[in-house]
Amino acid sequence: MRSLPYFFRGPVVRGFGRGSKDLGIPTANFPESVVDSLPTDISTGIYYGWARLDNGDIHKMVMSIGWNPYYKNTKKSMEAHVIHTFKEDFYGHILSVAMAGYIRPERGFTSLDELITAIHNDIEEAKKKLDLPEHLKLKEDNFFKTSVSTTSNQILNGQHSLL
Ligand code: ADP
Ligand code: RBF
Ligand code: MG
Repeated sequence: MRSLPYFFRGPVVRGFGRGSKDLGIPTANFPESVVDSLPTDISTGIYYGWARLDNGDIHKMVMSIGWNPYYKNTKKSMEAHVIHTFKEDFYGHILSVAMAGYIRPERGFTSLDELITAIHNDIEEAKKKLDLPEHLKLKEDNFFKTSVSTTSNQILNGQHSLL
């Protein structure tokens, strides 16, 4: 995928409210405008990368882009699970994401258990892959050094790291 690594940031909005959090896999959803601005060569599927909440620390993350075939969504969504335990919800806060690599296409599963198992495997794969030097260096990118305004609902995206 030519557009990887791909950098974007945007405010965290309410998602489908399916209780992903209760499954231990909360996902921070992005607004439609962020979804619509994805380059065409970023296909739907599961990705790994780095995420930073407001001006905080940089954490590993996994994300899903697409229609959640298990739930047969009609709206394309982008949702990131940050591999970190936060003390509180962060709706309305700014999440900056560097998408580093692709894991797999989205799948429709026959049970919720299978979906959860697949996501846990994605998390393990992301943890391993992100320790490779080529991905670790993304943490040092200027994209994560710039101070983010947490009061304005800024939406930025692109392949260039100096957004
Ligand atoms: P929704 O359907 O509104 O997206 P979720 O059950 O997916 O609800 O929970 C997502 C929310 O949980 C995020 O918007 C964020 O505020 C919070 N959250 C807490 N910890 C995390 C995490 N590690 N990764 C992503 N979101 C988290
Ligand atoms: N939804 C699907 O329908 N099929 C998938 O293969 C799928 N994979 C996912 C992988 C990751 C890493 C994440 C964070 C989400 C994935 N989802 C998938 C979205 C999932 O259905 C959504 O987060 C639910 O709200 C979880 O309960
Ligand atoms: Mg969510």
